[in-house]
Amino acid sequence: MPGLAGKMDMIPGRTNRLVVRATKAGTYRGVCAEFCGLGHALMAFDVVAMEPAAFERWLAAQARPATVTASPGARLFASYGCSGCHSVRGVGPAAKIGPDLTHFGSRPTLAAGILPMTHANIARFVRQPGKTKPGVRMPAFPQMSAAEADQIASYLQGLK
Ligand code: HEC
Ligand SMILES: [Cu+2]
Repeated sequence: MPGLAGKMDMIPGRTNRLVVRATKAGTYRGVCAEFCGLGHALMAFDVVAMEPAAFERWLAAQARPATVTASPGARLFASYGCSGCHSVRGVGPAAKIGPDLTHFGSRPTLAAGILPMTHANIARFVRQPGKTKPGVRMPAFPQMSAAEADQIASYLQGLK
Protein backbone atom coordinates (compact mmCIF):
# COMPACT_ATOMS: atom_id res chain seq x y z
CA MET A 1 0.00 0.00 0.00
CA PRO A 2 2.38 2.68 -1.20
CA GLY A 3 0.12 5.45 0.15
CA LEU A 4 0.28 3.97 3.66
CA ALA A 5 3.29 1.77 4.23
CA GLY A 6 6.25 0.27 2.48
CA LYS A 7 6.77 -3.28 1.40
CA MET A 8 8.09 -6.02 3.69
CA ASP A 9 9.29 -9.41 2.54
CA MET A 10 8.32 -12.60 4.34
CA ILE A 11 11.16 -14.88 5.36
CA PRO A 12 10.32 -18.46 6.36
CA GLY A 13 10.76 -19.02 10.09
CA ARG A 14 10.84 -15.32 10.91
CA THR A 15 8.04 -13.24 12.40
CA ASN A 16 7.67 -9.78 10.88
CA ARG A 17 5.82 -6.89 12.44
CA LEU A 18 4.58 -4.06 10.30
CA VAL A 19 2.77 -1.09 11.82
CA VAL A 20 0.47 0.68 9.40
CA ARG A 21 -0.85 4.07 10.49
CA ALA A 22 -3.33 6.06 8.45
CA THR A 23 -3.44 9.75 9.31
CA LYS A 24 -6.26 10.54 6.88
CA ALA A 25 -9.50 8.68 6.22
CA GLY A 26 -9.73 7.26 2.74
CA THR A 27 -9.22 4.23 0.54
CA TYR A 28 -5.66 3.14 -0.09
CA ARG A 29 -4.85 0.81 -2.94
CA GLY A 30 -2.56 -2.13 -2.27
CA VAL A 31 -1.07 -4.93 -4.34
CA CYS A 32 0.57 -8.19 -3.39
CA ALA A 33 4.16 -7.66 -4.44
CA GLU A 34 5.47 -11.22 -4.33
CA PHE A 35 4.46 -14.21 -6.42
CA CYS A 36 2.36 -16.17 -3.95
CA GLY A 37 0.22 -18.52 -6.03
CA LEU A 38 -1.81 -18.90 -9.21
CA GLY A 39 -4.13 -15.98 -8.45
CA HIS A 40 -1.28 -13.60 -7.74
CA ALA A 41 -1.76 -11.35 -10.77
CA LEU A 42 -5.26 -10.52 -9.46
CA MET A 43 -4.18 -9.77 -5.91
CA ALA A 44 -4.93 -6.10 -5.53
CA PHE A 45 -6.75 -4.92 -2.42
CA ASP A 46 -8.05 -1.78 -0.79
CA VAL A 47 -7.38 -0.64 2.75
CA VAL A 48 -10.18 1.56 4.05
CA ALA A 49 -9.22 3.98 6.82
CA MET A 50 -12.15 5.55 8.69
CA GLU A 51 -12.65 8.28 11.24
CA PRO A 52 -12.80 6.66 14.72
CA ALA A 53 -16.56 7.09 15.19
CA ALA A 54 -17.35 5.70 11.73
CA PHE A 55 -15.01 2.79 12.38
CA GLU A 56 -16.70 1.98 15.71
CA ARG A 57 -20.09 1.89 13.94
CA TRP A 58 -18.70 -0.36 11.21
CA LEU A 59 -17.08 -2.66 13.76
CA ALA A 60 -20.25 -2.96 15.84
CA ALA A 61 -22.27 -3.85 12.73
CA GLN A 62 -19.71 -6.44 11.60
CA ALA A 63 -19.63 -8.01 15.08
CA ARG A 64 -23.38 -8.63 15.09
CA PRO A 65 -24.69 -12.03 13.97
CA ALA A 66 -26.50 -12.23 10.65
CA THR A 67 -30.17 -11.38 10.38
CA VAL A 68 -31.47 -14.19 8.22
CA THR A 69 -35.00 -15.11 7.30
CA ALA A 70 -35.90 -18.44 5.76
CA SER A 71 -35.55 -18.31 1.97
CA PRO A 72 -34.91 -20.73 -0.89
CA GLY A 73 -31.32 -19.43 -1.06
CA ALA A 74 -30.75 -20.06 2.64
CA ARG A 75 -32.03 -23.62 2.25
CA LEU A 76 -29.80 -24.24 -0.79
CA PHE A 77 -26.82 -22.85 1.12
CA ALA A 78 -27.36 -25.57 3.72
CA SER A 79 -28.25 -28.41 1.33
CA TYR A 80 -25.24 -27.82 -0.96
CA GLY A 81 -22.99 -28.04 2.09
CA CYS A 82 -21.77 -24.44 1.81
CA SER A 83 -22.21 -24.14 5.57
CA GLY A 84 -19.65 -26.92 6.07
CA CYS A 85 -16.95 -24.46 5.01
CA HIS A 86 -18.50 -21.00 5.52
CA SER A 87 -19.80 -19.49 8.75
CA VAL A 88 -22.84 -17.26 8.76
CA ARG A 89 -22.77 -16.29 12.43
CA GLY A 90 -26.05 -16.82 14.18
CA VAL A 91 -27.07 -19.46 11.63
CA GLY A 92 -25.72 -22.98 11.82
CA PRO A 93 -22.34 -24.15 13.05
CA ALA A 94 -19.06 -22.25 12.92
CA ALA A 95 -16.96 -23.36 9.94
CA LYS A 96 -13.51 -22.00 9.27
CA ILE A 97 -12.36 -23.45 5.96
CA GLY A 98 -13.72 -20.65 3.79
CA PRO A 99 -14.26 -16.94 4.49
CA ASP A 100 -16.91 -15.91 7.05
CA LEU A 101 -19.93 -14.74 5.05
CA THR A 102 -21.94 -13.20 7.93
CA HIS A 103 -21.82 -9.70 6.40
CA PHE A 104 -20.78 -10.71 2.89
CA GLY A 105 -23.36 -8.43 1.21
CA SER A 106 -21.89 -5.34 2.85
CA ARG A 107 -18.52 -5.77 1.12
CA PRO A 108 -17.69 -3.83 -2.03
CA THR A 109 -15.99 -6.80 -3.74
CA LEU A 110 -15.91 -10.59 -3.68
CA ALA A 111 -13.43 -13.37 -4.29
CA ALA A 112 -10.52 -11.63 -2.58
CA GLY A 113 -11.18 -8.33 -4.33
CA ILE A 114 -11.29 -9.74 -7.85
CA LEU A 115 -14.92 -8.94 -8.73
CA PRO A 116 -17.27 -6.07 -7.89
CA MET A 117 -20.11 -7.18 -5.59
CA THR A 118 -23.01 -7.72 -7.99
CA HIS A 119 -25.72 -10.37 -8.10
CA ALA A 120 -24.43 -11.77 -11.43
CA ASN A 121 -20.85 -11.99 -10.17
CA ILE A 122 -21.87 -13.87 -7.03
CA ALA A 123 -23.94 -16.37 -9.04
CA ARG A 124 -21.07 -16.87 -11.49
CA PHE A 125 -18.42 -17.29 -8.78
CA VAL A 126 -20.45 -19.75 -6.70
CA ARG A 127 -20.90 -22.25 -9.55
CA GLN A 128 -17.42 -22.01 -11.08
CA PRO A 129 -15.05 -20.25 -8.68
CA GLY A 130 -11.99 -21.52 -10.58
CA LYS A 131 -13.04 -19.60 -13.69
CA THR A 132 -12.77 -16.35 -11.74
CA LYS A 133 -9.80 -17.09 -9.54
CA PRO A 134 -7.02 -19.40 -10.72
CA GLY A 135 -5.97 -21.82 -7.96
CA VAL A 136 -9.10 -21.11 -5.93
CA ARG A 137 -9.61 -23.28 -2.85
CA MET A 138 -13.32 -23.75 -3.24
CA PRO A 139 -14.88 -26.64 -5.15
CA ALA A 140 -17.03 -25.96 -8.24
CA PHE A 141 -20.73 -26.86 -8.22
CA PRO A 142 -21.36 -27.85 -11.84
CA GLN A 143 -24.60 -29.62 -10.85
CA MET A 144 -26.09 -26.34 -9.58
CA SER A 145 -28.69 -24.82 -11.91
CA ALA A 146 -28.59 -21.15 -12.91
CA ALA A 147 -31.84 -20.63 -10.98
CA GLU A 148 -30.33 -22.10 -7.83
CA ALA A 149 -27.22 -19.96 -8.18
CA ASP A 150 -29.53 -16.93 -8.48
CA GLN A 151 -31.31 -17.84 -5.25
CA ILE A 152 -28.04 -18.38 -3.42
CA ALA A 153 -26.76 -15.04 -4.75
CA SER A 154 -29.89 -13.28 -3.45
CA TYR A 155 -29.40 -14.89 -0.05
CA LEU A 156 -25.73 -13.89 0.12
CA GLN A 157 -26.39 -10.33 -1.06
CA GLY A 158 -28.91 -9.98 1.76
CA LEU A 159 -26.24 -10.75 4.39
CA LYS A 160 -25.52 -7.10 5.19
C1 HEC B 1 -14.75 -27.24 0.78
C2 HEC B 1 -15.00 -25.94 1.35
C3 HEC B 1 -15.99 -25.01 0.63
C4 HEC B 1 -17.28 -25.29 0.24
C5 HEC B 1 -18.05 -26.59 0.36
C6 HEC B 1 -17.79 -24.04 -0.29
N1 HEC B 1 -16.85 -23.06 -0.22
FE1 HEC B 1 -17.10 -21.11 -0.76
N2 HEC B 1 -15.12 -20.77 -0.42
C7 HEC B 1 -14.23 -21.68 0.11
C8 HEC B 1 -12.92 -21.07 0.16
C9 HEC B 1 -11.66 -21.74 0.67
C10 HEC B 1 -13.06 -19.77 -0.36
C11 HEC B 1 -11.94 -18.75 -0.59
C12 HEC B 1 -11.44 -19.02 -1.97
C13 HEC B 1 -10.31 -18.18 -2.42
O1 HEC B 1 -10.44 -16.95 -2.39
O2 HEC B 1 -9.31 -18.77 -2.84
C14 HEC B 1 -14.45 -19.61 -0.71
C15 HEC B 1 -15.00 -18.43 -1.21
C16 HEC B 1 -16.37 -18.19 -1.33
C17 HEC B 1 -16.97 -16.92 -1.64
C18 HEC B 1 -16.22 -15.59 -1.80
C19 HEC B 1 -16.04 -15.03 -0.42
C20 HEC B 1 -15.45 -13.65 -0.36
O3 HEC B 1 -15.04 -13.27 0.74
O4 HEC B 1 -15.39 -12.94 -1.35
C21 HEC B 1 -18.32 -17.11 -1.70
C22 HEC B 1 -19.40 -16.09 -1.97
C23 HEC B 1 -18.55 -18.52 -1.46
N3 HEC B 1 -17.36 -19.14 -1.23
C24 HEC B 1 -19.81 -19.11 -1.44
C25 HEC B 1 -20.00 -20.49 -1.35
C26 HEC B 1 -21.28 -21.14 -1.59
C27 HEC B 1 -22.57 -20.43 -1.92
C28 HEC B 1 -21.07 -22.49 -1.42
C29 HEC B 1 -22.05 -23.62 -1.59
C30 HEC B 1 -22.70 -23.69 -2.89
C31 HEC B 1 -19.67 -22.66 -1.06
N4 HEC B 1 -19.06 -21.44 -1.05
C32 HEC B 1 -19.08 -23.89 -0.77
C33 HEC B 1 -14.53 -22.96 0.54
C34 HEC B 1 -15.72 -23.61 0.32
CU1 LIG C 1 0.21 -12.46 -4.49
